[in-house]
Amino acid sequence: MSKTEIEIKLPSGKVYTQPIASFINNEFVPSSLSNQPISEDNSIPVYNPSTGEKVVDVYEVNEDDFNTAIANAKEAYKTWKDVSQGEKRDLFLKLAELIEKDKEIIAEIESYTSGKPVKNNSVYDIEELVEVLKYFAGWIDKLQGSTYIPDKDNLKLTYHQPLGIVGCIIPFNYPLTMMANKFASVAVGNCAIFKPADQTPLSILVFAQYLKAAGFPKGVFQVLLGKGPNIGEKMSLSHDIAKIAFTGSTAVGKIIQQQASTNLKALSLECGGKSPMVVFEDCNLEKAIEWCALGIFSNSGQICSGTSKVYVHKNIAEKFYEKLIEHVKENYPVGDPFDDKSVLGPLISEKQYEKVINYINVSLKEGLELILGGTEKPESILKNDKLKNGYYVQPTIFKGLTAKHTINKEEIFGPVMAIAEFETYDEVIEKCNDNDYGLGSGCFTNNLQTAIKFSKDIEAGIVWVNSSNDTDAHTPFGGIKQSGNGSRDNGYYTLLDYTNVKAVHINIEQ
Ligand code: TXE
Repeated sequence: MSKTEIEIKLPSGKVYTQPIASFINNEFVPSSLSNQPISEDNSIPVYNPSTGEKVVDVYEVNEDDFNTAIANAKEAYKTWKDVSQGEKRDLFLKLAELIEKDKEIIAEIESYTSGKPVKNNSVYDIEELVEVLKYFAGWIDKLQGSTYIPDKDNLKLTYHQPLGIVGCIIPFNYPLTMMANKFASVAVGNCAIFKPADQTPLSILVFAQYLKAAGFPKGVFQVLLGKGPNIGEKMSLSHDIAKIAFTGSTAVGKIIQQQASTNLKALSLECGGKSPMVVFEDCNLEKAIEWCALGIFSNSGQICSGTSKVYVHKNIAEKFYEKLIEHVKENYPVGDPFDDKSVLGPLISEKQYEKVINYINVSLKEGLELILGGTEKPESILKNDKLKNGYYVQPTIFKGLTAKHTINKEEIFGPVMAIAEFETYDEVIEKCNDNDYGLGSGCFTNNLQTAIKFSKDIEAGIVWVNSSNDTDAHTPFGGIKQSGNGSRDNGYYTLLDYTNVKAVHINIEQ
């Protein structure tokens, strides 16, 4: 019998039990074709991006396992959909409580293979996971349809019922929080099959251990490990799956949309972005600088709503550059994710590292003016034998952005900010909206009228006024244009998005 759980020693010295196989019907089971030791043919390697070293191999599933998971979900759905709302709510609360108790170690597990600094990043993600679970728990026993009495002979009702089986495809940049967002599907009575990103499957398997301990019935939440074009594609094509909830690249979002069309399944696509921030002349400059930096340098810029483009009014531009450079140098140290001082960790993989470095090189060739950072790894990293092969990129800032530059339109997904100057409101709105994407956006101003006008004129799913990348379990997250198809994560809307609104017409004529 092959091993499905191993002991892992984290860089902090803590040891924990890590499942390395898919979570099917509340058990960790290796691929049905791999009842043999793990090998290149039946596994996916998982790396530590801070050193480039392999951490572990996890088992990849095959078609038989996929079919088993579907059969389990179908069976589980027969009872889960009718489990009382009170019982579901209590399960969610129990799960939140168990995770909250162990949040420090879960944050370390998340950091180990994602490269997120534990203290300045992962801990917040786990707090958000707990918050989202509690938020959904709060709604479970309060969701209701409506009644309408049009006249003495008629009564109209609406029911919000689950869809059935939902497939959730998760990216590498927020492995647990993106999973949490899509866990809304389970809250409203669906059975969900999750596929984590190839690079970051470990923390979701640990989450599955907690879910089992909280008492969730088998088949309600399953995790299938596998590569996107393998298991992700099977999910999108399956006629047994009623909805796919995806977060990832726009390119893959388009593939999924085509595949999902084979049975017209419901879709929520949360894809890339090129989110602009506008710094108006009348803003609080210090605050604008703090938020602009945070909006692109946190999570090493691997944020779909990262505010990667900044438009600054020309009258305050020089001061903005000078203070921004000072602020970033002081507050965004790059380093080992397990060092409490680090704010930026490495990027997720060599592939992403090369992609980001290439964008920096292209921008240099196109004549953008580099005012901070660049392609070199920071000195402190190069001098450190343990970290020098990790995928670290310095916070990098360009100025002089125009419409002709490649990074004006393309998502970099790294810690790179590009700044342009503007003179008038109409000009800057036009530039912001000349964008294939429409996810985040923001403005800095002390004028309420400007802020409100901006929030109405900008083509985006999210607007931050005097902040950036503020998220909250209560507020919907998602975009328009090529950032997504208008469905949302979080907030009340996401729960409704995983239901079918059934209209019932009752004729009560005597
Ligand atoms: O994304 P992919 P990658 C953007 C960002 C980044 C780029 C590439 O610009 O540089 O995408 O990242 C699964 N059928 N974002 O390569 O490939 C895959 O296994 C079904 C923005 O990681 O889109 C993973 O689970 N599924 C984004 C998930 O899709 C498939 C977050 C995302 O992977 C599949 C991540 C297929 N054919 C990247 N191919 C955001 N919106 O935050 C892959 N997958």
